[in-house]
Amino acid sequence: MSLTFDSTPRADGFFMPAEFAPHAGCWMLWPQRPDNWRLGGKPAQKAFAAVATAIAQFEPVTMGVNANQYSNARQMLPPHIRVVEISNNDSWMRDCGPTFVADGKGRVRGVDWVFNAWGGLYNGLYFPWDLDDAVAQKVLEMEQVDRYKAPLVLEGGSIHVDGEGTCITTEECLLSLGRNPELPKHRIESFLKEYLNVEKVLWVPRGVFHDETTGHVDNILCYLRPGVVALNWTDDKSDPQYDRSEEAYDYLMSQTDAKGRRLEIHKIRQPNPILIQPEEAEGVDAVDGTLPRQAGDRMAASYINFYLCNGGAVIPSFGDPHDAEALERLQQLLPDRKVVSVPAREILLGGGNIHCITQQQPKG
Ligand code: KQY
Repeated sequence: MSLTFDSTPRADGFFMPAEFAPHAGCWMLWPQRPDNWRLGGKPAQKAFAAVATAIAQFEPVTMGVNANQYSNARQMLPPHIRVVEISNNDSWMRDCGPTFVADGKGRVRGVDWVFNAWGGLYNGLYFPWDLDDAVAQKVLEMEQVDRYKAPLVLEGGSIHVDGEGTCITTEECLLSLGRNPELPKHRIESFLKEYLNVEKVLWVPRGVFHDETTGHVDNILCYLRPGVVALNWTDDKSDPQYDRSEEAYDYLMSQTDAKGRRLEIHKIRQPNPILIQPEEAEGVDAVDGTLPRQAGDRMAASYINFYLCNGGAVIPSFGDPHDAEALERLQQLLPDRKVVSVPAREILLGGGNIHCITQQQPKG
């Protein structure tokens, strides 16, 4: 049984644990829509299977699939990955899945946010999104985890927490007109405090250049542990990412977290600009109302969009000269984890990366 409560996690003593805290497992969704994934999703399915297999070295993985993909996904995934039917419009479990909260005494619940495909009818990425909006509730019912229904449009990729009272988000995303245009910043901040049970919200101005989510925080920075952040970086002042990363750095350096700590910030150099190739654009079925994929468009590639799992980290690689440096730096910064990289260009072509397609369920 899964109950839905009218109260909030804060009122009930539940909080969102950090991603680096122990997990019960990881949730993903299987890609297939041909207007977002080239060649009917086949290359993306291989990439998702590789990510799921890499994470499954460290913790249990469940893959949600539409009914018509069950047999294919079951056959493409190793037997130790659980495959369950969850109807969905697309495959971004970070964004439409639940945000799990815990009470620190063994109980776990889930927050079900409103999902509107990153901007609804204003600048959302596809229509309809009703199946995605129901994913969080289905995951919670399957796990028999009780639920809070939050009256806020929010995707999991727009928040990072340290599990010690701090949330980091971006103004570009959470103040965007496609999400909660009726709510002023202080009301959105109050909702974050209630539903994540944090004391302090840090508002980085913008995310990664050309990110179709309108600036999700999980592509530009993440927590490695309390007080320690990794930030997507470039030294090239002519790169449109330069100002974005610099303003994030300057802002965070001027702040303290909920515990009064100054943040330690590690810069992770981004890959060289990665552009959509003509044959990649041609493989996507263009549909009115879905964001077009055009040859020559720059993709929002960043090594920061990785997943922390029990004893490990699964990071993207792009076939870029900076791949090795990112792997080495993140391994140094995460000495207690095994850092593994998985080719992620096909995920990037769909508009996100490894963090965007995964959702951790904390250990109870
Ligand atoms: O990056 C993400 N969190 C999701 C991106 C969605 C892209 C849909 N085309």
